Amino acid sequence: MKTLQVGLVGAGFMAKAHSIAFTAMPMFFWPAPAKVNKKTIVDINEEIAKDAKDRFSFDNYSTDWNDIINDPSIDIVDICTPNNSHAEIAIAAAKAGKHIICEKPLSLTVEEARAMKQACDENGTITMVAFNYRNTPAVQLAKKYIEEGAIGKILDFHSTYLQDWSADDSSPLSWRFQKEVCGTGALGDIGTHVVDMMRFLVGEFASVNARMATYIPERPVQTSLVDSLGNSRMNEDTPKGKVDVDDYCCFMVNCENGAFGSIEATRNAWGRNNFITFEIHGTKGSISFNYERRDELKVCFADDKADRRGFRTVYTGPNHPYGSGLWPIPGLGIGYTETKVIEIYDFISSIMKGENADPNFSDGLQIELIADAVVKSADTNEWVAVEKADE
Ligand code: SOE
Repeated sequence: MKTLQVGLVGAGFMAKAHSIAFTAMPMFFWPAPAKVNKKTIVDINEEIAKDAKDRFSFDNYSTDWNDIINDPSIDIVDICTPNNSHAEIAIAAAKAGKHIICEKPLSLTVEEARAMKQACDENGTITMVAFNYRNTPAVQLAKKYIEEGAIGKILDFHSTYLQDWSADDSSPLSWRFQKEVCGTGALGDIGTHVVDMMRFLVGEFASVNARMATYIPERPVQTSLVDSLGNSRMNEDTPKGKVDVDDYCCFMVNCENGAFGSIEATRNAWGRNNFITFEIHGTKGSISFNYERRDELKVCFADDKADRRGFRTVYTGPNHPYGSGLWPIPGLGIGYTETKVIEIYDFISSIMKGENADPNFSDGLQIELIADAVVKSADTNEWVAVEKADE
């Protein structure tokens, strides 16, 4: 079995998730498409890089991502840095002949996403954007039912991604609130996950009509590089800095296939943790999902006899997508880790087959175009047509 070498850039929360997935993937999916050796981890802070090497079991560490680009033994570059560095690293990696998995959102701007995709197209790079929630077996099961026609033609959908870690105005001004580092706020950080899911399940977006708001216009300046996600509170004397991205984003969607929908994203919804939900209504049934109960898919099929028609709960397990590699009994449950393991399994399978992965940089670019249309619509209060990546 081949062993691919990975170099990972960024040593925060996502590096932890990806490192676990590289190691665990063959334990779940055996025979694995290939094994992965965690060769080099990079962080600009030497102490963090050194610590991450030991904690996540890499062979070595560096403070300069060029070290992995220039290492001919490295097959895969994994980008887990803040959004403003994705493009530079990915373009260099593509030119050096590496395959790339990049955290979401793909880039800061549409222009960057185009340049990333072009560099990868020119160099035959296998790419993946880490929109992991579509890998939840219940979401994959929803896709299967939709493709089988079990709920008929999709009429409409309603979806949310709600968290509350930034609802407190003393949560710090991390990079996730600075436009030059993150691009957009709730929209890019979490709204794009739901955009990915809805494109995957329902179809391509044609136009959007959006509202966005910044509820907390300034926050205490965070001095360390650590992405605390608001868990570390600053004291009253901490100087404040301006938030220049959205705390809240809500938009309506017209899909190319005629379906209509809505997406709401905020990290300021008290009481909501990782509240990714959707309900999809079709001519022959409905599907409902809530990531906080991620082993369950609720379905209602209109063809059921009238006296027993209603939502039923299917617990995902061995009989469902990716089930053969996961756990043998439905109720044992899957978690965030498993969505990342599936992501790495799909990515490594694609590399070994020489086929582009799903979702790839084309999807990442299309999602940037949708986000761009959302921002334009919020600015103008009008419906905005979504530009197509391939045109
Ligand atoms: C913070 O909102 C965050 O870490 C996102 O950046 C991730 O994409 C999401 O999976 C969990 O929450």
